[in-house]
Amino acid sequence: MSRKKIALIGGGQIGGVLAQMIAQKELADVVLFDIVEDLPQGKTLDIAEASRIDGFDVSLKGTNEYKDVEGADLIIVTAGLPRKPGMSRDDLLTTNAKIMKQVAEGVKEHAPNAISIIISNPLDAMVTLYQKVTGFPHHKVIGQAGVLDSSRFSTFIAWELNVSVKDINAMVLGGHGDTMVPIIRYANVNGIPVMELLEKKYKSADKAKEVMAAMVQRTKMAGGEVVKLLKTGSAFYSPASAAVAMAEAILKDQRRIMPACAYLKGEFGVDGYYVGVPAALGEKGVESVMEFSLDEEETAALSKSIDAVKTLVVDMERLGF
Ligand code: TXD
Repeated sequence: MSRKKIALIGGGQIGGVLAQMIAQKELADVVLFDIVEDLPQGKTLDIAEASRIDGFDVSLKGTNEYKDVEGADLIIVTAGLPRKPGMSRDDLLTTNAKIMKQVAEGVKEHAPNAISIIISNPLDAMVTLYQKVTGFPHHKVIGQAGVLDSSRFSTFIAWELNVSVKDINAMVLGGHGDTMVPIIRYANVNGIPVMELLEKKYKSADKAKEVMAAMVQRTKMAGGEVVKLLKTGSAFYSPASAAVAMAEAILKDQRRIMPACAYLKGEFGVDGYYVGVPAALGEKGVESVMEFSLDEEETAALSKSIDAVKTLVVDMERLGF
């Protein structure tokens, strides 16, 4: 069996951690592309020189040329500027749309059969633009947001309940912005509803709701919380972990159910937009969207989030993209 190949477009903070994680897991050979001369070459050399210590046999190549992404099974795009303190993800729209267009053209020419995971912000708009420029089938272009947002939500729940995060199942749907929708009703600890455990802990339904509301709010603002602390960039370890989990599901055809930014054709009442929903990820990319019924409150929150995605996409089109 020949080894898989992953091309990482963008060799900055997330791109570097992605390259290291993929190598350490021996998930695939890695090509790290960036427009900055020598940067991807330096990072891949540094990572490769740890191969004896970590014990991995993969090839790592840094490059400034798109021709090197040829033959990639999977592309992960992080090219684009990150947020600075005080900025919203949407403030990155114009700059990153220009970059995303270039990236899409490069990948289209050199790796037309690859599945693509987009990470750059503003996520929902960038996925939409990348698909539009490449013309790749929708199921082969996926955005990463929900895996990370859900992991953040799960982490806060684990801390609150003082239990292992491994036993938490919680998902965040909708767009990757302040309107994202953590699904409280299905958040559980090995099947036990989180709300029930909070009510037991605090012996009060009101207090349980208040604690949950604070966790939901922290989840929505979690990216900004890290930006404020780092001051010079945004989260990069956890976004890389999230994309690697998706990459693994795809390359190993695991069909894991992950909240992913997928193109909807009527599911959840949405037609023709990329939105974060639970999706089965396998060798075809998005194998299927797992639609389920939402209650009134969730429906309202999701439709608000979808409206925010639509506005972003319309703004982008107005800018000529
Ligand atoms: O969950 C999520 N989806 C995210 C997304 C979570 C956190 C951050 N997220 C976004 O990912 C963030 O807002 C940015 O838009 C991207 C990348 O974040 P990162 O922290 O890796 O940014 P860096 O360190 O600035 O790296 C970006 C690299 C940098 O090396 C640039 O030289 C390069 O992108 N770059 C390009 N590469 C290829 N082609 C072009 N045109 C290009 N322009 C810049």
